Amino acid sequence: MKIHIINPNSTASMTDKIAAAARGIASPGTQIIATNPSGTPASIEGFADEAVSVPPLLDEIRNGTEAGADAFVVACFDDPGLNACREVTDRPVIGICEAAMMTASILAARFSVVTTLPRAIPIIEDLADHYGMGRRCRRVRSAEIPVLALEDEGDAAAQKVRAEVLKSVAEDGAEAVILGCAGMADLAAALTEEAGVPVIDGVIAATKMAEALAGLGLKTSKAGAYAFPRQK
Ligand code: 5HY
Repeated sequence: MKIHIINPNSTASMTDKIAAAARGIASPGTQIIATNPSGTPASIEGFADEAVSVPPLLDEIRNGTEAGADAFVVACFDDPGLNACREVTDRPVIGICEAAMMTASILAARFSVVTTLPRAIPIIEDLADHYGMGRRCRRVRSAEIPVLALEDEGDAAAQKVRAEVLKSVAEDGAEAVILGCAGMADLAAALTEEAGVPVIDGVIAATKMAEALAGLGLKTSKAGAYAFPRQK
């Protein structure tokens, strides 16, 4: 099967990191294709970046459908344009925020999220409410790092993420912690070990969900909200 993972920002090194994380857990026989549009923001930090990333993201979904993808992952923790993506293809489309929150809610009664900049906190809090996870989400924390700091040499950014993950457990009563940025995909295993609770990366969770849905042969329903856009 072919899982197409799309990084909506235009930073290729982040796309490569996302692809490596997905390929590390993909089943034998699953081909991971990872792409990013050109011309979108280098990182998505807030509403305006999110808005301009959606039209090129939809083109990636259309092209991927033509190329035979069995399912898609939108690899940005804002889940930008997720419902719109579901309109333009009949393949399953999974957002990494939704996948991470669903996974955390199966493994734990309460979870916290650690994201990058403070401006992402209300966006993720609203997504938790949107996905019916408001009560389960104890807190959304910021490591106070720009998204692209995760691409820098060294581990300064990772150490800031680590500190907030440990605080989530110690202070929030979090029984699981979600990494709230696709660029954190490479940190989950080590942090799970150290924190003593599941530390969930949305790229990995979404990739396995995509495999499951594609494996079941299930497609996005075109019976209503996700019907193809009408020709005008
Ligand atoms: C992401 N931004 O996953 C989000 C997360 C964030 O470019 N990829 C981005 O921190 O806003």
